[in-house]
Amino acid sequence: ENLFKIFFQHFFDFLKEKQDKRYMKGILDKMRDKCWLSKQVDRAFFNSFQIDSKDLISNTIIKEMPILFKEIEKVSQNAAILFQLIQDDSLGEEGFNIKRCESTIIQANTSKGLLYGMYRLYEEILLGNQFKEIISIPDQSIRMINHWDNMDGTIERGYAGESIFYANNQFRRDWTIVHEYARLLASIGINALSINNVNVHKVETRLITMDFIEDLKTMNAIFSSYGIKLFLSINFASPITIGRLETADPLDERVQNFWQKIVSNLYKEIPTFGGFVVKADSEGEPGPFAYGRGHDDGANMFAEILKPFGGICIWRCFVYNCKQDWRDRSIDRARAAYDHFMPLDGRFSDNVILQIKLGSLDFQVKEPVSPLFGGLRKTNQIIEFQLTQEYTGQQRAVYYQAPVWKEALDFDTKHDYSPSVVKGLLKSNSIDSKNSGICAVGVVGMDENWTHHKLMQSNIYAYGKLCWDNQLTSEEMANNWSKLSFILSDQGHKTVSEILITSRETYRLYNAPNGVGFMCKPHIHYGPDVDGYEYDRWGTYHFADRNGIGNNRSKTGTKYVEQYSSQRCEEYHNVKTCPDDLLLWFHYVKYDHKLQNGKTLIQDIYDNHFEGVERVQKYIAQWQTLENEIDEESYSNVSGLLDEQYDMAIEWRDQINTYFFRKSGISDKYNRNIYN
Ligand code: GCW
Repeated sequence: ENLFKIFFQHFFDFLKEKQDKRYMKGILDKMRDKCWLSKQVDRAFFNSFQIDSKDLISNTIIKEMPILFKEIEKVSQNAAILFQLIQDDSLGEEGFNIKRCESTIIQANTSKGLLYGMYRLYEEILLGNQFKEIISIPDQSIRMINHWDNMDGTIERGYAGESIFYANNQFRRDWTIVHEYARLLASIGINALSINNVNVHKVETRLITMDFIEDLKTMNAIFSSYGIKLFLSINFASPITIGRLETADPLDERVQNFWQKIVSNLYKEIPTFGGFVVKADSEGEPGPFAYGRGHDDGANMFAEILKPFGGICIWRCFVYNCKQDWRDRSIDRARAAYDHFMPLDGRFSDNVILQIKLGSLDFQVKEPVSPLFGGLRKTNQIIEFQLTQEYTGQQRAVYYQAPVWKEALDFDTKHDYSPSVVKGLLKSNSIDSKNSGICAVGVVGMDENWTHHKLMQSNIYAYGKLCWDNQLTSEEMANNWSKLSFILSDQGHKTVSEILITSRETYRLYNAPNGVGFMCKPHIHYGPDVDGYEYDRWGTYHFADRNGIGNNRSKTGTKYVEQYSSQRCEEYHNVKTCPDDLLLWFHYVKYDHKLQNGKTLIQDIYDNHFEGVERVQKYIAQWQTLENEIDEESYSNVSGLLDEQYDMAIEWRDQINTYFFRKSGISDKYNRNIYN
């Protein structure tokens, strides 16, 4: 009853060289020290076994197996692995079961499940874990990465080199790197990828035409062989720019015909194509508003056209007025996503997914979770994270994000239905559970180590693992990443993990205080500029004056709090119960306001900013203890960047402390150095 069976047995001499536990490193380091997963495949152990040669993923498994065998034979006398396609509804399309007795059996309903099972087995072996059985089914259906890559090779908010996909307004055609990347993503369970910036410029607008179809087909073949669906970000105004129509009105028949043709041509060439990602009526991108239509009209038009081909339309909720007058206190950007999309709940087709940023502003170090989670109950939804560190150090600071994502996924919206926690309701509040999940803005570039900062590879790893298994802890993922990436003593791994796990809090301490956000240099978003956005059009203000600081989003202010469930609303509305680290997001308070931690706000600001810098200083000392343990390249990469982070943390500390000292006239209780 098996659809196909692969049986391969390799007998070996078990008195082999000392086990090298670095994830792929011992084998592949020489070729390219990119990541815990590297590129080339050693075919030495590959003999023959039956396989469905038309199935791209099973071909991938064949290619990967020799590496797996090499690892297995180091720890087990019997390196036999049986890949078995079975029929077991409980495993779903992507789940797997690994049993280890005399031999190892990986079972799944699909070759994709087998692929995930294979990578999992591989990881367990490299981690040195013993187990008898692992049954694993992903918690989230869609586990996606959105690239903000432009075809000229630049990446919007990218800090790890040029695009791995494009250069000079063409595909770069470095298919080896694309391959490596696909493999890296599959090894952590990513199953969807959009490959161009959501701000779709001139050349990129033509990605949906036949101009680039051969390259797109190659890209698709590579990603499909790793179980990853390909998506394109589209320009809503394409009917005008490409189709030479005078309108892009989604209800206009000519516009619909235009898209119909585009979509059917695409699917003729790439039948497994995933669909579109759309940023519409946002930050200058065109959208349905220009024609008096709603987001539902726009999204549903695409959905209807994509539906016969099994495609989906991912529609972003990052919609707000970016031409606000700072004088006008009646507008609150934080309200915008909810105000626009909540009234449309239940009006989207079942192949439309709303993509909602984690917080209501924009990937700040600390934001409350968007009230659309828990609010929307009849709409497919994806939560959006940001792997690239736009506001959080731009790959030059350590900022391990698992704690940020855990905070969001574990957030209890306190609505009076179940599940009310974000990780559960993504699925249960979607009308088609397979059209729900998580996505994140990508981070990789042409930099030799993928992420510029070696330690920030941990974010990609943790992202994939967490999307698959929402129960994993930040600590577990940090520890495992360290073990898979470096050969170190136990203490060495502890040091790496400790730096990672505390890094988000460290960054928060020396950044904009207590959830107020921004205060960064306009446009580049790196380094402090307290008033940089204060009199600008972007709606990201802190309203500091001589008495106090903060946004009044309570019931007496913009009423943003009312977008939450009544319990959350009361909690955030009341200054006594509003969490300290979100206080200035929700309230304007005086500098001598007493926080829940017993300190005054101003003293807390000073303390945090001094502590933030001290923590970075400690990282430098901690990292130095690894000098003789860690490979030289990683060592110097991280130590150089820690020095830079230290300088930047000092800049943040001094600008923020001085700013508030000057505004408030209140001195630091401990008389530390604050410039006046
Ligand atoms: O935060 C903003 C970024 C823009 C980005 C936008 C978005 C792609 O500064 O660069 O545009 O978010 O999410 O669309």
